Amino acid sequence: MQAAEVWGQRWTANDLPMARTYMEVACRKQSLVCLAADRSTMAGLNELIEQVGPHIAALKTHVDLVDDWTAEAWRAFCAKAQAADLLIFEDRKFADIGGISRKQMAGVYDIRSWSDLVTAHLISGPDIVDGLQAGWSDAGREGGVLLLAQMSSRGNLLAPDYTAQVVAKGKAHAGVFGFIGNGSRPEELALLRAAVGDGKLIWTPGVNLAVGDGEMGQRYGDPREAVLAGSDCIIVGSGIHKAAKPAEQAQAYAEASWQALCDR
Ligand code: 5BU
Repeated sequence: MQAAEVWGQRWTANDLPMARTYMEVACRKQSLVCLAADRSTMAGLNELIEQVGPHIAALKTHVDLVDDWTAEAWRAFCAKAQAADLLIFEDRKFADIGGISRKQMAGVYDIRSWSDLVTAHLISGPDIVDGLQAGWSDAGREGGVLLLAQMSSRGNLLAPDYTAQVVAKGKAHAGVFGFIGNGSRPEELALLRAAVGDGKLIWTPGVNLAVGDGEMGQRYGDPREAVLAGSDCIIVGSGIHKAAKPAEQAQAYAEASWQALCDR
């Protein structure tokens, strides 16, 4: 099926190349799943891509939690992700002033050279988006920023008026790919979607087929509910990487998310 047909208004209103790329990958894979690959060894990470690559559209990393990280092993891992037709998303949650964020895109991990997407808080002001974009352009690459408009964890401080300001500033910025919304609360997500409109994507962590409370204040909502409430990508971690059969679980999340998109 053509991406324009499946995504409808979201496709028409969203002309950022990276957003279109994501929507096309999701159609090829028939999956709105971003795997949160929170494993702490390179072997565990590589194994995950081999097992679930065909069922997911993007791969979310926390590059700084890998125990045996080396630049060479990471390069090979990213090449494997690209070969599996996955966008690579470093969930770094940048929060500093623009100039420092630009430098943090380089450094030991050199995030600018392999990431397609990164997360950022807008707490320090809108220049952080320019800083991150400058980081990618320093490396001759393009990428998109996902701004944290909501979070999935209980007791977080991203109150509705803060969310509204993040959305107002983010909507107007070409370097913003979209927003992080709370996948565990469809009603909050629906409000976020109403504020965002169709012009930016919303990606949602806090999603699990087993709805309820997770570890250390994490909360989970249902994948189908999240997509129907306006999520364009469900971010799933332990629901897949801690499952006895990760491939089967990834397929279940892919089917639930794709069916919900078609119904939407
Ligand atoms: P889980 O195992 O499905 O709970 O993993 C969730 C992932 O999403 C994990 O990598 C978190 O860092 C990430 N996350 C989140 O859980 N909640 C948020 O609000 C944001 C990111 Br932003």
